Parts: sequence; structure tokens; C-alpha cells
Amino acid sequence: MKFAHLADTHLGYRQFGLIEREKDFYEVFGKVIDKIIEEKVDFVIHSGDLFETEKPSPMALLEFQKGLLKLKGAGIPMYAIAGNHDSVMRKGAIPPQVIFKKMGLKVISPINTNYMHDDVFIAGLPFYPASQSNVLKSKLVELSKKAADHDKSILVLHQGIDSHLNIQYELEIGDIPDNFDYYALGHIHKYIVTDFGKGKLVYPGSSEIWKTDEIEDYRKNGKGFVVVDLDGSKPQIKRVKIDIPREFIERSLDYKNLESGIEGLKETIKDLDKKPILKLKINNVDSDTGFVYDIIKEELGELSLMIRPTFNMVGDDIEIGNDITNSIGPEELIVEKLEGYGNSDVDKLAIELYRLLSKDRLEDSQTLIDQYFVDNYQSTNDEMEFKTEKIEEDVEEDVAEDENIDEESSDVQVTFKGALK
Ligand SMILES: [Mn+2]
Repeated sequence: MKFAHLADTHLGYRQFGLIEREKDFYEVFGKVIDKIIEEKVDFVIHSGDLFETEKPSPMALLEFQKGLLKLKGAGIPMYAIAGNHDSVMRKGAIPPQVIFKKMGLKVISPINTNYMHDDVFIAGLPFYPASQSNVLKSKLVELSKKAADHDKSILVLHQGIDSHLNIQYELEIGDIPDNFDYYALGHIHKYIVTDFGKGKLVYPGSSEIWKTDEIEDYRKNGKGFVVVDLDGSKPQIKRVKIDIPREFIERSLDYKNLESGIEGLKETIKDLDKKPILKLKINNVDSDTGFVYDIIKEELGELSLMIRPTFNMVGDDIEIGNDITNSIGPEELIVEKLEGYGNSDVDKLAIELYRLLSKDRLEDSQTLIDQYFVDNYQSTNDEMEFKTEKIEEDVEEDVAEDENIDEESSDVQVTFKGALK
């Protein structure tokens, strides 16, 4: 029995507000699906953050549908949980994954915690915030009891664990039951594989560079997924690396030799298939950083998708980073700052608002804000609440037709959107 384990594909994420980056995420997801089919696995597990948000765009939904149907055509089912990005922690709320049940996606949820794939017991839970970790822990105890009846078992979770994530974790390693053979984790975007319980605990990492602090891990471990062979006494793990479509290039250039430095860089990037993202550090700068930025932009702007410069002044130990607002255009600065926030709805709103307001288009700005409010908050009034509950009931009845459902629903009642991973 062989399966593929992936996580954190974040379909629909528009990094730096750039459509090109959104397409990169789709492209790499397509490559992952093709490679999974080549590997001739029996099934696939996706450990959450399939989508960037709980309200994916039609494009993101279609890109996933394309991959899911390809897998279906190859006779490979997919099991999936919701992560912190693609779920709303509200009682009865449904994640976008549910849309694909009728296309064969096996959604693991609080009302449907486990499946059998031949003789393999597959159990899991969606993301639970730290405030709900007691609920999560008691549910893990229940799943552990059920797993005891089976020879081979897999636990699927989207959580931070203290031993691998120093801050913002929801579980300590001791909270995780030790009688599963394989722990299919998601949430941490780096590749991690360790011995745990009867077998292995693995974070396959994100499939693209979602935040630039993942570049180092990408250089070391690549991006991709794992193929797990369950036949032996311990699971055998094979890392399958998938190249990301676009290069992130980091360079230090000396201002005194800026011209030759730029020429060297041009040589490196001119033949790349896709325009790279450049992270440049300019040292020994002895003139206005805005002026230096203009030179870089003039020389390399056409050859790159985005330039992220930092400046080191001559005779100065202090590194001048992107916080120097007058060296970068305001729109680039907004995009730059938004990366840490990681919520593409808000990204889009901020950038659109900037564009409209900088042209004094006050009425259009008001319309945009009103629409954002309607899209995101209007559902709190009574009428909308009623409609939402009705839809959820219909979906649950629909799902109950084909699957066993424990008569319970999500205990999670808080609204939470993780900004970290
Ligand atoms: Mn993630």
C-alpha cells in the first residue's frame, strides 16, 4: 500500500499582489498531481491549507477540480482536511473542500473523522485553534481508541507541535497518541520527517514559497510531497521534489561596483524561463537610496518580476531595509508589508484602495469598501444567518446519503484566521 502525502498548497494565494505568483501556485500544483500519478500510489492525503482562503476564487476552485479529476481518472482517491486558511471556525461552518465530495473527495471532518482504505484506517481532524486544544485533545483520544482495532493506521492533522514550532503551537508532542503508523501533518511549511509512535511523523511542507523565509528550506529540502510505503513494519518515506516555476534570487552587490554587479546579475537571469524575484542587498551606498533604487529598477526591472532591495550605507553598520519608505514606491511598499499578513482578500482591498485613493476617486473607494463589507460581514445579520444554516443542513443531509456520520457537529465556535502559516 503506497500513498502520497502533501499539504499547504495554498491555491489562490496572490503573493505580493501579483497574478503571476497566483499562477505559479497553480502550475506547481498541476506538476504535483502529474507526479503523484506517475508514482502509481493507491491514494493521496492532503493535510490542509489546500486553498489560501475559506472563500476561494472560481479560478482556485477550478484549478483544484482539474487536479482532482485527473487523479480520479487515474483511479486515485484523495482524503483531505481543512487547515487554518481554508476553514471558518464557526459552529456548523463548512470548508470549501465539501464542494468536491460529489467528485469523490473524501473530506475528513469532525462529523466524519475516519475512513477505511482497504485495511488502512485513516483518521483525522481539521485545524483547531489553541483556544480549542482541549477539545482537540479529547478527540485525539477517541481516534486513538478506534485506531487500536486496526493493523495499519494514519492520523491526519493540520497543527503546530511544540517540538517543531516554538511559537504558536496548539499541541505538545505528548498530546499526540502514539499508536498510529503514520502522522500526516500540515501547517509548518518546511519539510520535516521524524520518528514518532509506531512509525513516522511528517510535514511535507508547502508546495510553493508562500513566505520568503521559506527560501532557505527550499534550497535545502526542495518543495514537493512524500510517497509513503506502508507495507513494511515501519513506513518507508520517499521525498519527491517538485521544482517551483520561478526562481527567487538573493544577491549582495557593492555600490562601488554596481555596474558590473548588475551586468553579472543580468547574465544570470536573462535566460530564465520566468522572470525571477530578486532580493538584493546593496552595500557601501554613498548616495540617495531612491536614486540607487531607480538605477536598479531601470536596469533589472524588465528582466525581473519583482525587486526587493535593502541598502547598507557606506561607513554605517546599520542596515537600511525596506522600512525606508522614500526609497520604494508606496504601492510596492504596501505589497511588501502585506506579505506578512498573508490574507489575499485584505491584500486586494488594500491595493485597490491605494490605487483609487491616489487618484482621488473617493466615490469608487466608498463603493469598494461597501462591497467588501457586504461580502465579508453582512452574513452576521439574522436573515443571512438563517440562510447559511439551511445550506449547511442540506449539505449534511446530502453527505449523509453516502457516508457514515457520527451525530455530532463541530464544537469549534470561535472565529479564527491564522496569520502565521
Ligand atoms: Mn499553510
